[in-house]
Amino acid sequence: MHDRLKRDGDAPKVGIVHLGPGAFFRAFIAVCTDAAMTASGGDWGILAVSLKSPTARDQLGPQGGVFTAVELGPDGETPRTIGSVTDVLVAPEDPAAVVAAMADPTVKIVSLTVTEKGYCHNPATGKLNLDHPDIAHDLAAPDAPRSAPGMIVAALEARRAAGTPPFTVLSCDNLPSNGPLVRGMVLDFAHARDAALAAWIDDNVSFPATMVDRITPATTGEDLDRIETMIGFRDEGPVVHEPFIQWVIEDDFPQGRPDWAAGGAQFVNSVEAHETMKLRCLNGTHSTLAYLGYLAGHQTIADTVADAPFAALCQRLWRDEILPTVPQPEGEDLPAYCTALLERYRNPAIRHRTWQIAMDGSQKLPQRILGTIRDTLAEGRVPEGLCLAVAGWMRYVGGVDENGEEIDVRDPLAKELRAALDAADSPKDKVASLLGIEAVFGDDLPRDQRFRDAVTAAYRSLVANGSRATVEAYLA
Ligand code: CS2
Repeated sequence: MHDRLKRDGDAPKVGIVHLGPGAFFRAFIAVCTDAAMTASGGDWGILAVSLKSPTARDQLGPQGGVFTAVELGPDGETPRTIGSVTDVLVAPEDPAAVVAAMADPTVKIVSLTVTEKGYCHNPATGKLNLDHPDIAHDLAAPDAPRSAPGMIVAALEARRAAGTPPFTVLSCDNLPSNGPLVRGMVLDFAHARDAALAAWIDDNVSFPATMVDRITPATTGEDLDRIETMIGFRDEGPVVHEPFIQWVIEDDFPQGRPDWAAGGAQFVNSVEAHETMKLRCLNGTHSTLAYLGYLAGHQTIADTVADAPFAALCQRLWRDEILPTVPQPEGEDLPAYCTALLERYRNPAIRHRTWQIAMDGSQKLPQRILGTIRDTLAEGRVPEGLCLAVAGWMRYVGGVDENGEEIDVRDPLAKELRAALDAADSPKDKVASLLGIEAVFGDDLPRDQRFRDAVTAAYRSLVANGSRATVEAYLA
């Protein structure tokens, strides 16, 4: 065993508090901020905050925040030592300390990678869910918040009281219009507490939207051992990621920002078209491959697209169903973007598990797949392939795979999904029952007979013939 990785020299001064210190944050914001400080300096150290578990603190704390980001390219692995993270706090252990850290005048940005469910919203409507247990808790105990909206509002309230200018709130999650979305959550929460505070936030706080893209599979025990041999130190918190990175950001940072362009970021006036492209082309097919690939017995995305019908499925979905609904983002060649996506999925060094991507489907489907389906139906066409993807999700959350083995279904709505499935017998009724979950499907899609019929037919075929044969039938 080698010595533990540790910081060499002083940590940078903190300018950013980041909520959600998982692998994606480390491979993305931490890497870009490190590049920005190396290129152009600035006090942009990142104090990372875990909203739930102590894992990230236990990994990075003893290393002074330093970790290794390993790029997995076709020609081998490139490790980089990343020093932008200064420390990790665990919010449930001391929520007041987190609010105080966010209220510190040196903090100019609060960024978030808390995943879809961390916004405590209704995925179908995009509104704050006031019945969410963490939101209900935070409204009753605003000084000891648990949720991201609760923490942001508590810290903004403290800054307003102290006469400190607000920080910029930067969502880096895969959600459409993530800036306006987090703004809505924060304002809804603030309104429920104090109208004057809400008005101050409305007038003074900036919430730039972003599009984020880098495939970052969960780090495995094997990765830890391989990286130890590679770097000659034991690192308990490394990340592995693909070479590709794309970060498109609305440039609206009244308190300043790091020189993220040095790490590859693009600054634009409007992110929306890029975000729609990425969510529908990448995440839409990722989720499709996750459900249908898992059911067909494939462990990773690379394994799934190595099976020819699944690669052909992606190409058909892009060409016939997804791209016709995607607006043209500035500077992008959409067909070339999709061709490059398939190459990224094929990268054999990236072992991105279908099970990992299948998680939290109730939170992901609306913006990845259902929006495309709505737009296509509105044009008078039925997107059969994406209806098959929805049926794949339904078959997956049923909890038993094609070999009769149990599936470990992880989803914040797992109980509702189970109850909906248990309340029905026939495939047709199971589909109808799941379509009744309004937080996922809204009230419009379940009423569309063309959509119901296509999902029901695909679901029946998945049950009777299996995933691979159903995909082949769609392609025929
Ligand atoms: C994936 C994404 O886990 C998932 O749901 O689809 O995390 C995907 O890898 C990233 O969005 C790529 O930028």
